[in-house]
Amino acid sequence: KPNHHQHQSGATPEQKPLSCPSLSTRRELYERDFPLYKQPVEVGCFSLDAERRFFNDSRQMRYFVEPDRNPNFDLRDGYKGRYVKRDDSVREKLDHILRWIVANRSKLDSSATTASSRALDVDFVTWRGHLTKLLTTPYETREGWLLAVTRFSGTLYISEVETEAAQRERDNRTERHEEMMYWGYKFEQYTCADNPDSLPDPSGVVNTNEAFCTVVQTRLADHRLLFSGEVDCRDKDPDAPAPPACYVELKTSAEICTPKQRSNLHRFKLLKWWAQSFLPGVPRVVAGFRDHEGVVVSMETFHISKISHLIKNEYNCWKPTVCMNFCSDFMSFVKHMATEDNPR
Ligand code: 0WD
Ligand code: CA
Repeated sequence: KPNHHQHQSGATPEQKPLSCPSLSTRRELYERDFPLYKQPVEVGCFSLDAERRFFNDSRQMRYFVEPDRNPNFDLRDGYKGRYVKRDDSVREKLDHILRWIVANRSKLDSSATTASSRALDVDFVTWRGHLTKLLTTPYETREGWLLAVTRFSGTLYISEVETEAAQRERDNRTERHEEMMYWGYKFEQYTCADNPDSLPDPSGVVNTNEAFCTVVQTRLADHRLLFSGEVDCRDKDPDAPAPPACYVELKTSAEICTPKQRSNLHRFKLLKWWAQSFLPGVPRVVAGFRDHEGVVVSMETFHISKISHLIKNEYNCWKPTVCMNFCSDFMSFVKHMATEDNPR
């Protein structure tokens, strides 16, 4: 994307140096049949505790408790005094995923892989969040990104590098923005319980170091993928389908008062919500709509499989096939570019 200091993939042909291969981000080039995307399979999970320590288990799993249709959650409660914020200047890169791989090598090796072969049976290892950014690239006009890639034993590892613009934004957040970032986590606390048979505890501390992450394997066209993503909670019914089908993604968004606001939700927010949950096979997003004072006034469930129908009535809207085809072509591009097997 056009990030003038660091990246030039959006360059037009006349600006492009002859020796620099590029991949266009123009939407029209990706409007073809939906590529093969295999049903994502959960191959494991891990947890990060209140001190951001890694555990090779599901101890941080939470259980969704359906709130009222018209709740009155005060998302500002606890911002001053019951909030432990993760240090977002710490660069974790792929470390937690790599810890999971090292602890679970045996689960990943196919029958064809002998003990002597150290190669992983996948083409790409990355965070789900990085793939979300790839999927939305043809429609993203504001934020650029920078991804680093290294090839090691035939597998390509993709990890994000913060752009100068993103770092500037992080350094210059307003107090209002800082507080609004808390609202999403507070909403999780109002709707999630620690056990299948307990209730949420909004009087507790919100600690954003804590996370439960799923690790899934899938295939996009001819690219075998292994990625991890943070999961907010699961259906508490013990008879619910197996992961990832029982998972629920939670979101907060500004209250919708006009048709124009509804249209904007469809055109911009649902793109990000769809991409993020479609990738790991999470079937539904539960949204809490809040007013300007941070009070959740209504709730709505969005089924990922129905989002493409919802947006069909919008003029000049995003298309799932463009997102997936761009991602697939990007991965082919990376395979052709990062040819030297050298982890450094
Ligand atoms: O090093 C990096 N650049 C990043 C590391 C960027 C993004 C995430 N991470 C790591 C963290 O270890 C985090 O636990 O990945 C984990 C989450 O990964 P993901 O699922 O691939 O990320 P994404 O889909 O962007 O975000 C999922 C949730 C967010 O929920 P909402 O509803 O806001 O999309 O993870 C949280 C947030 O709750 N989150 C993060 N947590 C820790 N560090 C981060 C982050 N940088 N970004 C989002
Ligand atoms: Ca969420």
